[in-house]
Amino acid sequence: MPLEGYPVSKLPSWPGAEVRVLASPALGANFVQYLIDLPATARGQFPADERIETFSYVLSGRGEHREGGRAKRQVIPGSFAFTPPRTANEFYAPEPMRLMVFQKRYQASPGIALFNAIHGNESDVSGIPWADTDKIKLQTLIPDDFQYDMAMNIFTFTPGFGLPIVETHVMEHGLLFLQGKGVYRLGDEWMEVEKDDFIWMGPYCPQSFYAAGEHPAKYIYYKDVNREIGGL
Ligand code: UGY
Ligand code: MN
Repeated sequence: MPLEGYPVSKLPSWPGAEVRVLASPALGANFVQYLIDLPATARGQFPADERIETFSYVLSGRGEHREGGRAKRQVIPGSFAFTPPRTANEFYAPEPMRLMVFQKRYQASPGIALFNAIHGNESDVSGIPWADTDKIKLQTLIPDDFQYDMAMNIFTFTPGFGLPIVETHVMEHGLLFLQGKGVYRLGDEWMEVEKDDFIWMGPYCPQSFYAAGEHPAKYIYYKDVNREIGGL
């Protein structure tokens, strides 16, 4: 889904912001993913909620982020934060800022303590060669540890490289294409994708990717991990 296909929403808690609801339960997703454009001097917040965890990622611009009652933190492109339930997330944009904000219900597991908030910048997370080649790098912004029930990863592919198989798995993805282009296999169709495209992949959606063009292709994606499967 290209960004220009999303009409802009307005949210009471983000006055002045242009919000695109990339994915939601209305689509079939078990999460909500927003793209939020804050104009200069605007602020917005998602209030604390008993059940909801929140991941935020700055796509462009600079500003301030405050989580819960903590001191504010300066954020720049690539800054991310992951906060547990019962934590508010507030942003202030002295200059225009574009954010991706992801929310879902935290899935507790017996014997696993609730995690503490984490934050950082993607530039501080090293890229691990993937599928036996350093032409594909995977950055795991949230550590792969049982405390966390989700992953938010960034893949970067040199053109001419891609996922070596067609994956089919129970986990969902919410994927935002950040840079470059390529072709994405969804089901039995190969589709052209480029910067600013969004893809929701439901459970067991057959998927693969091949990077094309002149520049590295890069995308950030969510994946539900590390929890028993419910629904029985
Ligand atoms: O982690 C993943 O499932 C990843 N390899 N999937 C994807 O990039 N579509
Ligand atoms: Mn996958």
